[in-house]
Amino acid sequence: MTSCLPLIASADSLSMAFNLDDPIVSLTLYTFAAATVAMGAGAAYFALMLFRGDLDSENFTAITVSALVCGIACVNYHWMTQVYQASRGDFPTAVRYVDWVLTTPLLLLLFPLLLGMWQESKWVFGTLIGLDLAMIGLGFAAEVMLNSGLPWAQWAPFFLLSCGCELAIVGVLFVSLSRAMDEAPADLAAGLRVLRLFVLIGWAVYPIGFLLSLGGGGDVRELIYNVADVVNKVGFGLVAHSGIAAVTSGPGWGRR
Ligand code: RET
Repeated sequence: MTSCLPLIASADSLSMAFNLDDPIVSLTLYTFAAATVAMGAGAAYFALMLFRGDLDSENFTAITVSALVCGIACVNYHWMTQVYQASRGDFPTAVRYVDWVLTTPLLLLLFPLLLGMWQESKWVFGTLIGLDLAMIGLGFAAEVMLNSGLPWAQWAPFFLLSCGCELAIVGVLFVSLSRAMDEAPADLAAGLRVLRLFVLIGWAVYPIGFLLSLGGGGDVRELIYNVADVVNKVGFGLVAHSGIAAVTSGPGWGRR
């Protein structure tokens, strides 16, 4: 198969790609395919939760968001796998950043949805989404420049600005939302604190993966992004769901 974006992966092209000499390339291809399956399984799991009939409207929306995030990623991972496989190792950077532009704002929206404070704090969440889109846009510029072999002096400012946006997102989550979390029911607050750690630690993996590509090549970066995406999408949704499950019948939560 020679087309650069085949619609269907033949068994032949799959085995050719797995036989590439570099084990990192094979492992990276494997994680692209495995992430497609994991995202599909996550989307199906969250979608099925919607049929149980035990969610109020905001929690129903929160689980819908988790299903959407995994569903969008499943489709995008399918395409990323095709690009990486058919080109035998080119990076599907554009598809990945399209995925992040769509899914990272949705992940951040889970915070107000779970806190039931969507109406009160629109500006906080506007700021979060603005910072997030800036982080992804600046990061895309840095990564395209790096992949094109431009010197560090050209991509580093974009990289650093993107890191600044990520730090600001963490700042908003840890400072502006602290009071609302303290006031939420204890089980939900515990879940939200774990979700915040996903953003603090789980999201920090991405710039580290970016920097590791300087020494280890872009395939290592793609491998790290793939694993981090599954954890940050499916894992994030599972924690959000367990926070909801813990409080749906708890005192005080029914009013939201
Ligand atoms: C880049 C490179 C430039 C510096 C920074 C980055 C951060 C990316 C992040 C991505 C998060 C993705 C998620 C996906 C969904 O699951 C663009 C890699 C800071 C934080 C959470």
